Amino acid sequence: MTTLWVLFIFLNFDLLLKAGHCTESGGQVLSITPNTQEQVEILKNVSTQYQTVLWKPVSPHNIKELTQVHLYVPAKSSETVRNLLQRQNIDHEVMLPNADVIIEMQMRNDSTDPRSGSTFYHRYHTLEDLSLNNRPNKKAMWIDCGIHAREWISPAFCLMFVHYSLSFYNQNPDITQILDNMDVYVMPVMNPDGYKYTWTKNRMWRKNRSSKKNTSCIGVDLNRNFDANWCTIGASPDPCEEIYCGAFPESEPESLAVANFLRSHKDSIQIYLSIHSYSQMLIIPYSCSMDEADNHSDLYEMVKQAAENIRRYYRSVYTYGPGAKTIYLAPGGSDDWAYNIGIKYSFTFELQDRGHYGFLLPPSHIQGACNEALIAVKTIALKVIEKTQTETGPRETV
Ligand code: 0X9
Ligand code: ZN
Repeated sequence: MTTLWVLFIFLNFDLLLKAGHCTESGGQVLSITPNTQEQVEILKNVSTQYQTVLWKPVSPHNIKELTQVHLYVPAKSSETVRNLLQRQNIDHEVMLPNADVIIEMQMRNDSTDPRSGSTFYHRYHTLEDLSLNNRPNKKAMWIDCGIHAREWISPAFCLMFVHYSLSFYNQNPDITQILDNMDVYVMPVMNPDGYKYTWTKNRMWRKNRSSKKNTSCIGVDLNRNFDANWCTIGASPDPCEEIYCGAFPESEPESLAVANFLRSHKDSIQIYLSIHSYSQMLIIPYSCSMDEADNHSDLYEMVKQAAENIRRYYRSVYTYGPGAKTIYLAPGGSDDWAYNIGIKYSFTFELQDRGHYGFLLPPSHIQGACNEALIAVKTIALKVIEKTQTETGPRETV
């Protein structure tokens, strides 16, 4: 019975709209077909006047003979436009008689009414709905994966992180708190050309795939291409080497794009995180020199706690510390560069394993490796949120 009622109402609503009873006075969308070049010219003219809005094609320049044009005509010019089309013998019919009614309904966003049957994914959402964090001065975290092509566990982590965030927001208190307090920018593969190459030609490829005049050697190490003691000891000016730093800092489209984005968002981005493999390490600045970061003790405490949590939950050992002292001098890295532009919580994670499979970590280890990285991300992000709140005082609840 209920179903019948619902159907009845819908059918009649549709009829009502088709008949145009509630829309005679509203704006309409017309479907118009010009048959001659002269009609095309007239239509081009109409589509730029009378406060009409051209839906299809996107621009009057693209209007052509025998091709449908969809034009929104506001109520106040409806008569003028339709008379003009009639006078010029231009074929037209009303496509949407009730455009204004629909616009009004959609913008009122009736679908947000909790009584409306549709689920989250079957409704349109306002910008406020779509952003979990509408606070002024909202903070953010950046995570990139896949700088180095052969480190396949890295893009796998970014995907898992997005899936986890979407699945467990409002279920898991940690991810809920993180997403309530910060936006997260995730770049799943920073080096797509290199990554593709590892799938198609050479599983061991590390760099990007850019080519250079005067050498047959391909690729720049993107993690030597940032402007942090660029191309000093630990990087190479030789295009044939795995740690080739490129012709100049940010010479590569991949590093330039990331650097530009981070530069323009540096006031909101608090945490920079770059995911690599392998060797199970949580690295803090600096890797480009033996210097200690200004907030070394904060950073050190964070990676220490993250490593302890990984150990406690998953029994895996992660070492931690400043890159140059923990692994090697490696200038031109994204983490040091991000740190130097003011993103004071900057990290590189080296995920599983410690040298058994190395880059060839089997798929059966993906979940475990990602869980370890996830707990480290949570530890650090929650700590940063806590510190920010104590520094600025607790925020008002919105
Ligand atoms: O050498 C690197 O770029 C990273 N190790 S990897 O085995 N994934 O290649 C370490 C990066 C540490 N951070 C910086 N070098 N800035
Ligand atoms: Zn790497």
